[in-house]
Amino acid sequence: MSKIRSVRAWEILDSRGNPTVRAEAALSDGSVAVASVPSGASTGTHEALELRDGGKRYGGLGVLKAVANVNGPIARAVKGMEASNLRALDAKMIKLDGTANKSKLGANAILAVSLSVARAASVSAGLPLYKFLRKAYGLRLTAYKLPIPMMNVLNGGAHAGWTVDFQEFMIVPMQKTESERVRCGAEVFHALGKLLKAKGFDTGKGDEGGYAPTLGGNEIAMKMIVAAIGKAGYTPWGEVAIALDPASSEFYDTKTKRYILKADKKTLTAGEMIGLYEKWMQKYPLISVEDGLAEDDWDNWVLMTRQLGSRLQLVGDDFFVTNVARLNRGIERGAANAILIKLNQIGSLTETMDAIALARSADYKVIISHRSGETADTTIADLAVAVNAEYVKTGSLSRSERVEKYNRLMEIEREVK
Ligand code: 2PG
Ligand code: MG
Repeated sequence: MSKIRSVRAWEILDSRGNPTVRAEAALSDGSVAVASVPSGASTGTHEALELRDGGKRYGGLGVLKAVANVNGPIARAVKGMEASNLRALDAKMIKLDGTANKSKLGANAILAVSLSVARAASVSAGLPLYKFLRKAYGLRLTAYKLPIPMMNVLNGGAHAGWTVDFQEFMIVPMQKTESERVRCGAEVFHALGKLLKAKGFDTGKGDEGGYAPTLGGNEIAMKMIVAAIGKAGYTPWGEVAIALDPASSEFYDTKTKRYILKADKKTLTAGEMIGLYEKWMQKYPLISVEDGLAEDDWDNWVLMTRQLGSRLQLVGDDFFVTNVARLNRGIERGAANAILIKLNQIGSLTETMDAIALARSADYKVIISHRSGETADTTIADLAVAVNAEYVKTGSLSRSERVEKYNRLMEIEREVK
């Protein structure tokens, strides 16, 4: 039993060079750990509040207010609490904040403490984080199942200056082990790079480390990826599938209720978007579509799930924002069949665990995800293993802040084998 002796935070930079919060928790037995909070670009309207300073510093993106909230009120409130009781810790911070979206203290402040204490408590317990989390939240799981990666090899939308409209084109390697899946992903990634180069496309990279060529159409990306899978010596469908995150709230026009695809010079209704996914499912090894419709387009989400849900994984990201209230509504209405889990959308580890538990109880698939602005923190890899998530989504096979999560997963695989 170890108590929280101190928590403190400071400002660091994320992978886009924007400020974010890093916190350190120190326990009475000398255990110390740090954790860092990521940050999104295509954020959902219903996410918990990321507290930013405004003003001149860092173009308004400074996080000194969030840092001060950790060092002041949060530090005072959590000092002396039992570190391994993560549920009590998060409840205390949520109460201290007192708002529905953590707008008083900031989700970035609360999450930094939530994660740093969890990490310190795992050190104190002498357990790797994935084992500790399973124990701390009383998860009744026996074996460890490594998540299948969804690797974002082609970036578009808000992550790549709108070279194509769809934000993420991901490959999903289906090999038996994590290390084989990572190898396959890397080989396909490099094959794609060579192919793009050979066709005269730009091979610069987007925010999540995938290529960001100006292709002149969204479907060309699908064709290039299928070609790259073959070029790397793998079979599309059997060995490597494709997942998409159009992040469609970003190109949805709420006034006309239309989806504007600039790269295709087309404007589609929700029904036509659903039709597009259905067509692509037949033509390409497409198994999963995230935020295929906009975050508040509820009726059409229900329609899409009725039409495609038995054949296609439909993932709610901006749609659910890791929020049990929104997920509950989705379950009741029959919208989506999978949830993207992002710790900072809701702002604490405990609420994230609750969203995962609810998803499980309704047979929704679980995908643990990074943000487009990341740090070297690899907590999500451990979280994915702790809960036996079906999938993990953590970017491309380049850029350390992405690759370190895959490296951590391979390390865990060696431990649990
Ligand atoms: C998403 C994420 C992560 P962002 O939309 O799924 O890939 O992007 O962090 O910008 O919201
Ligand atoms: Mg998304």
